[in-house]
Amino acid sequence: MAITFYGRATSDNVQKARWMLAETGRPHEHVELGGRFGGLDDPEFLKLNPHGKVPVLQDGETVVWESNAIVRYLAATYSAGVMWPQDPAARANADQWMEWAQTRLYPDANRLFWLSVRTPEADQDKTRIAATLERLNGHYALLEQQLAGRDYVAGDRLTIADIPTGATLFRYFEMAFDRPPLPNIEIWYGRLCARKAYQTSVMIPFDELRGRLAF
Ligand SMILES: N[C@@H](CCC(=O)N[C@@H](CS)C(=O)NCC(=O)O)C(=O)O
Repeated sequence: MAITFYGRATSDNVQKARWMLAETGRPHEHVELGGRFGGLDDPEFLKLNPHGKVPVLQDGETVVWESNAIVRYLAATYSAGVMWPQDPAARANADQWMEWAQTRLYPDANRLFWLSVRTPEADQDKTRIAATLERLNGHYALLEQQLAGRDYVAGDRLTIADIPTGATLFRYFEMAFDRPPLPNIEIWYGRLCARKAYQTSVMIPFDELRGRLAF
């Protein structure tokens, strides 16, 4: 079945889903959409995702939107028993880190990016930036503990647990902030950076987004 993936490469939610797609190794077409590419109000696109957001995955007759849903769909369909743990308890263990990343880690990571990178320098609120960075560092401190004695978030190999958590790291390490020492995370980040799928999907320069609040 033909796979088409929609979404601009500079979007963090797109990066997460695109990384999972790259890990499956499935051939696909990537259509840049949203941001400076526009197209989210196009009636044809709204038929795929009535919310008018990216990412969207089309796999034959199946259409999936919401980045974590795309990650789960791809892992279950093309990486069962590898990135998609088949044992329910093992899957729940990985899944809980996905949920935590979506509800705790990602909101602060995304907020920090908007407050510091996307907001023009002159308008930046340094107090909010500092408070957000402190919360974000707290989230990473928890992840740091989870990675003690583990190569990956849910154990000894890459699973769905690594995708939403690991997808936040490139920006975290590229933004010009003082960071607390996070040795376990740094080793794990090194492992992710060595993966072609991570390099091509997540390690995307974000200079074109600087000072740009429009989308
Ligand atoms: N919760 C959704 C969020 C989708 C979303 O807000 N996508 C943003 C990009 S990160 C978007 O489409 N923004 C409009 C644009 O890029 O033009 C997901 O995880 O997929």
